[in-house]
Amino acid sequence: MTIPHKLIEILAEIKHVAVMTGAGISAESGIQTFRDPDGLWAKFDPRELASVSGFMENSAIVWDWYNHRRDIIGSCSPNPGHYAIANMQDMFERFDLITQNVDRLHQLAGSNDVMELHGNIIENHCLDCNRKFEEEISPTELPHCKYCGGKIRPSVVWFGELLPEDAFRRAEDAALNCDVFFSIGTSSEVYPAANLAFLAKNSGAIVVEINPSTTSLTKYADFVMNDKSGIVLPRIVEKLLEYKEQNN
Ligand code: BV8
Ligand code: ZN
Repeated sequence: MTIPHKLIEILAEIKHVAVMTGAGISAESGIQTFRDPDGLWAKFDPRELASVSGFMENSAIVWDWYNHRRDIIGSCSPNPGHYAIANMQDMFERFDLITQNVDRLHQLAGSNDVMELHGNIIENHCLDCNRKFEEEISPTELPHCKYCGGKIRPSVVWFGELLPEDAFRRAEDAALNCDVFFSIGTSSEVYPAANLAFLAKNSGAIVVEINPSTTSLTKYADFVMNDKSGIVLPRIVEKLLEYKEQNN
């Protein structure tokens, strides 16, 4: 995969980069994506498992699903794509990292101030009073809130739920003001997150897509690299550092 020289020249000149990632960036860490043929949604109906109504109807099944995913995520590590993004955060005057992922691998790789649009799979809270639930989740007993008796749920954003206001507002600001917007490892199908790349494009940013497949964003992107993020991102960082060395 060659990195377009024009992209490196642009990245060396501009001040503000925004990156949005999806499940694809964690694929090389061993975490299944949602919509790839072998993905999570291929086995489960998202409406059944990733929604409040699904949780209310099938709390035990939903908890099994999240405990299963927690076990997998717990044994996974960041891959070169996560580390490359962590390196990028110090290479620009302003760098914003937005993620749809709930696995916190960006933070493990050293990225700071990550805007988590869909929450995280590590924490839990009460469905009724919203209080955080700090205790261990029993694999057999459905957890309930000791303050109000409400059902405890994973702190991810389900379908039909609003995104965390602060994270989404900051992500919109990043998309509106950045010079270059990277869309990495996302099918660009889930809204309002998928809207951010179009917001950036319409605000005059250069849009870069890194994804082995084409998506609804592909035809609008200025640069498209149809390869794995774990291969492309370290190359971009390497080429940019070389270019800066030769031209400073
Ligand atoms: C809301 C839970 C508003 C956490 C998730 C009709 C039209 C438009 C919108 C809607 C509609 N009907 C309903 C909606 C809204 C809905 C939505 O967008 N639905 C879609 C499916 C049509 N959105 C919502 O409900 C959102 N809330 O809108 O609220 C509202 C208004 C008023 C009142 C109340 C509410 C909430 C959305 C969040 C849902 N939660 N998950 C969890 O369990 O994890 S969504 C789920 O999809 C994940 O969070 C994930 O992050 C997200 C996006 O998926 P991707 O990350 O893109 O992953 P995917 O598998 O799809 O793609 C992976 C890509 O990686 C692929 O392209 C693949 O090619 C690529 N790849 C693979 N390997 C690699 C790679 N790329 C690079 N390198 C590799 N190695
Ligand atoms: Zn409660």
